[in-house]
Amino acid sequence: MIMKYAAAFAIGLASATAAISETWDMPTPYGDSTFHTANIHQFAKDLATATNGELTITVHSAGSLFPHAEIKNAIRSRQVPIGEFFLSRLSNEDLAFGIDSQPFVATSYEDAEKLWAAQRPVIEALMAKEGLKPLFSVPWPAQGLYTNGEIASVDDLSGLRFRAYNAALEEFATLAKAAPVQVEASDIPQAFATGQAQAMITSPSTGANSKAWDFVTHYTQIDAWLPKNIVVVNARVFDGLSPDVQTAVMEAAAAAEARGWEMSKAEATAKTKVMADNGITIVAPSDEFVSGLQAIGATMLDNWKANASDSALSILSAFQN
Ligand code: PCA
Repeated sequence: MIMKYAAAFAIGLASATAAISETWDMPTPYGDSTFHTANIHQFAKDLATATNGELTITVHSAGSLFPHAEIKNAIRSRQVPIGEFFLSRLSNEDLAFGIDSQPFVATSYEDAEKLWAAQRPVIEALMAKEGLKPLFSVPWPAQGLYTNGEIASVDDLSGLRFRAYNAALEEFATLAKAAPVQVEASDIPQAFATGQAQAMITSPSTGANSKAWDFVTHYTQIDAWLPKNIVVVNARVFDGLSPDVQTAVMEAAAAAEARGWEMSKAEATAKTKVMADNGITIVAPSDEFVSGLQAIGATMLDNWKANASDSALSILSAFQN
């Protein structure tokens, strides 16, 4: 009996003095060759180093642990403590989440940064209501158009089966009289191979990673928006960390955000070159095409404003000031 208590007491002491180490499973939607995923692997590494192994993260990329559409709710319900997803996927919950995917609102990194500064506090407040805490957000390079043959005007998009990744792109395709079809990034090659998709708008990163030269001939640099990914942690899980580990998480997150934006900028040039090297014709849009795209963008922004919450609208006015 006495021995038993002594042993229990000794174990109690050991766990009180030694830091409890935790491992977090982290689902992400995109593959390991994606720069966002590379940045997250570095975030995990930085965190393990900063905490002396007290907090380690196991990254499960390419939707291998949860499909993209389920990642947010998996974090919310604490099936996983942390995860990444495409921010504007949440625009059906509040249009505040989708402002970065509206055409021609923010088309440069400078404007995208300004937009994120305006969007961040609103996103933090909305997510806090669901027990979620955003850690960092990184944009994809500006989005361009992938087609077979050159596109001279919006009319040329009419009738094409158009791969979409969110509601805004579906609306865009519909306004261009194309037929939208939702396809995850990792399923793009298959969607084009089977004829399910014939055109798409995405970054040079995703174009090059999906070997777009296997299924399209032209890339038109419309550069109309820079949508973001976001990394989110469950707030209760975060609050349960020791103050030191909380600080380490926030520091690693700030470093990951700064690094990710730089990676994105480098990626825009490097992956456009990869596409050119593989035989894709890179073109600037004609004036006629640009004005047609801008008209679609204007309609979309009117719709967005008409349906936006006050907090969503506050992002736009803060950004425009
Ligand atoms: N790549 C992702 C989202 C935006 C991007 O550039 C995709 O195409 O799904």
